[in-house]
Amino acid sequence: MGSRSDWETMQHTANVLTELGVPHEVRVVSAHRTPDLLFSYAEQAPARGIQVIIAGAGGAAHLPGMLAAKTRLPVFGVPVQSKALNGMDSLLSIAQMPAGIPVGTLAIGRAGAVNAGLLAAAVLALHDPALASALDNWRTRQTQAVLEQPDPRQ
Ligand code: RP5
Repeated sequence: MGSRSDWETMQHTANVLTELGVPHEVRVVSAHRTPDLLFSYAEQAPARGIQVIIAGAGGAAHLPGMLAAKTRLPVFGVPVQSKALNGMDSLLSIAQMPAGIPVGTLAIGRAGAVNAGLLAAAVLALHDPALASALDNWRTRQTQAVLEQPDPRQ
C-alpha cells in the first residue's frame, strides 16, 4: 500500500488471505515518497516467490500502475477512499491504464480490498487444489450465512 493510512482499508485484504491460508506479506511502498523502493520491490518480487501483487493506494494512486510497469506479475489495484474526492481519484488513476500495462482494478474501499484478496486467491487456486477447496468453502459459508439470516431485523 502507498501509505500507513491505507492499512484501515487494506487490512481487509490481509484478513481474507489469512482466512484462506494464503502466505502473504504486507508492505508500505510509496510511488511518490519511496520511488526507488517501488522499483526494487517490483524487480525483486518474482525471484522472492511472489506470484500476485495487490496494491492499494489513494488519491493520485500511481502505485499499482507503476508496479505493473516494472513486473510481469499480475497486479490488482485497490482504490482507497480518499478524503477529498471519495476515491473517484483513486479509482480513475488505477483503472485508466494505457494498453500494454494491465492493472486489474477492484472497487473503491473495503469491498475492493476484500475482493482483491479473493481474486488473488482464485488465481493462485488454479494450480493449488487445497486453496481451491478453501476458496470454495469460504464462498459456501458466505452463501449459507445469507440464507440462514433472510430477515435483516434479526
Ligand atoms: C497515497 O496518498 C496513499 O496511498 C494514500 O492513500 C494517500 C494519502 O497518504 P497519507 O498522506 O495519508 O500518507 O500515496
